[in-house]
Amino acid sequence: MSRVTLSRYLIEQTRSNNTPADLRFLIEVVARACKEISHAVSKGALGGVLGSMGTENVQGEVQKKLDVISNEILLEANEWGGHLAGMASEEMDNAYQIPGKYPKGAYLLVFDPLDGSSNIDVNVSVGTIFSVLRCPDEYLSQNDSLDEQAFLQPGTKQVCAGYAIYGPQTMLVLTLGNGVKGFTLDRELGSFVLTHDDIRIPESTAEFAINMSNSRHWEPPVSRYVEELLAGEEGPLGKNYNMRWVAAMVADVHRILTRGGLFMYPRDSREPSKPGKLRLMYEANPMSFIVEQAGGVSTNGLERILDIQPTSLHQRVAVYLGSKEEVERVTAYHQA
Ligand code: AFP
Repeated sequence: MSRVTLSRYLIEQTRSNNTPADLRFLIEVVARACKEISHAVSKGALGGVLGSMGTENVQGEVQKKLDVISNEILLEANEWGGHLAGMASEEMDNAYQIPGKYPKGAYLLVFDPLDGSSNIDVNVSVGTIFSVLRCPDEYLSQNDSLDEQAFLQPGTKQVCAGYAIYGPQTMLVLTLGNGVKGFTLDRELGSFVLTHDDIRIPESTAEFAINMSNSRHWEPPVSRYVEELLAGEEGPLGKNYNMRWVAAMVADVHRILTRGGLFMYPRDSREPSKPGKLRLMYEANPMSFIVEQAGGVSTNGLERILDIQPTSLHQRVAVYLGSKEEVERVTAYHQA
């Protein structure tokens, strides 16, 4: 059987699903950047890329060298092609303006260049998460700098979302709003090849992911739910659950897309002004789009994440996503 590369898949999407040519080009450029990041990550100590930069990002988190390298790779790859009106990244305080010497395009690209970067130095999976939005017409101007408001669109407006995971294999997982496809990087040929044609999350699961060390800060519905999970067969849920926590959202979500499960990063009482740790625009929204397209559910405990109207680029949000039955259960506990 002939292999379906990412390029072929995207060209066929243009034919059958009216995917615009400039969106196709944008995804190919992002994929190429991910290959470069994968290469940099895989060099590790040999490439002198481990360790921290000694700087902090807008969230006050220490930047790893590979955070900064990955951010630069994505910016450089995407700024010249004429398909973007602007970019925003976890690693930059403000939106990135397309340099005046390049043409501007119709889309906005938002990304977390290297998610889970605290895992890099211990050689555990990390990844790149990205989300593509259309730039609203009123913000499209060749001359003015792009207003950050252009990015503040709910997740339902995403036209594409994806992530690359740099693990034992490098994979690109993608949705254009009609299901979820997984591509594995063939390192000899340098191309992403379709290996997971229709990724679906099972409705039921017996596996959950949460950072238990925060349990003393949780709100009552989360404590109640996790207590019930831990109670196993003798408890109200009547079955034994297993727990996994990679501490890289990309890896935890990838496991859930592969065999089901529930991922939770609740908001807690540590910093009441910040609802949770994860960021809405470049972590929760793209992952929620992918999870929903795979038949799963994603909420902040009270409402569907994709319906949230963002108010700032680096806004945080509580996240419950994965297998339908469990996400609906923990959401119901919050709503009660
Ligand atoms: P880093 O990119 O700073 O390592 O953070 C990763 C992350 O945003 C997300 O990918 C993980 O699910 C979560 O944080 C892990 O948080 P804990 O450090 O609290 O376990």
